[in-house]
Amino acid sequence: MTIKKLSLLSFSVFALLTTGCQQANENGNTTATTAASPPGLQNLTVVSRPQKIEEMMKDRGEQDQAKPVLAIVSPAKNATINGSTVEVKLTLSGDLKGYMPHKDPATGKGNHIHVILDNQPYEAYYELGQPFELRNVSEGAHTLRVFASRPWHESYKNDGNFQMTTFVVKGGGDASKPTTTKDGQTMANPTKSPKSETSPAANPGAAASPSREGKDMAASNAGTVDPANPLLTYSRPKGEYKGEDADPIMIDFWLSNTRLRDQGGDYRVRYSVDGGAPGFIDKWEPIWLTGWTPGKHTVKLELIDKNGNVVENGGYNSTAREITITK
Ligand SMILES: [Cu+2]
Repeated sequence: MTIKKLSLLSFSVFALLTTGCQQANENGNTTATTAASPPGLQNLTVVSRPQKIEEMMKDRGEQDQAKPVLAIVSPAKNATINGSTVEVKLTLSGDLKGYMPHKDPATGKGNHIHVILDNQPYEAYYELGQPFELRNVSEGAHTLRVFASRPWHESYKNDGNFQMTTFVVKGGGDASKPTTTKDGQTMANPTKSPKSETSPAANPGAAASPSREGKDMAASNAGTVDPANPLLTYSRPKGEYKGEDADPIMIDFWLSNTRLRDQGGDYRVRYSVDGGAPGFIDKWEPIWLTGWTPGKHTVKLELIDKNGNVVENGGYNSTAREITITK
């Protein structure tokens, strides 16, 4: 699949894409490439925050300036949990200005918490009064990360909103089956890796490693992640995008223990789509990309140092997700 895609992309198109991405502004147009592009080529451009979201922010009033503070009550730090079910309990405080997670039954949308097991795609937690369970968690060390987000999945970025903990599961579940929530949403999938470059097909060595067993859980081993070191937490995009939600698509992440280049730090966030030319984010805020073609795409986010190397922290600072776009 990669080879076929690469054949569509000439070097000059790569170069022009790079220029467009690096400019990373509303005027970063790449119209010259559009005309020359072969059919089906995806030409992504950074655009400003969509008007639709600007309006939602206005409608929310001061809630959009809330400073939610989360605490992980359960699992307790470094807790050992027997069995395969892990109950997640959170408390929410801080300057909420009316912010409260809740899914509107009519729209299926609302404020929610992003809950991330190891380095898997997040799952949304809407009703804090009801327990959030992780079921069929595999044996071994795990991490849990949580942060409050808006209905359009953009996270609040104030101190205290992000929390991370580690715990150990003894016994554990059936490693050949996915880890789910009590409602059956997948938290970790053993058979289908979202990190395409580490899938057994792309990387036969990965399947041979006993700790991997062809599962994504291996990259999720909590032991080597240091919560005090620079950490990029991938949040969006994920899953499926349809119709107007598919254009533009937001890239959003959490950043711990570091600053990006335009905010007094040395680091950058590098993103790439389908293995193409990278773009760079130098300020900790979401960006929106337009120009997606229908089908599956891989989005990779990396925290890099000034030499362009991925900042090592348990493998969590380079994360790829597969998304699906339906027009
Ligand atoms: Cu969300």
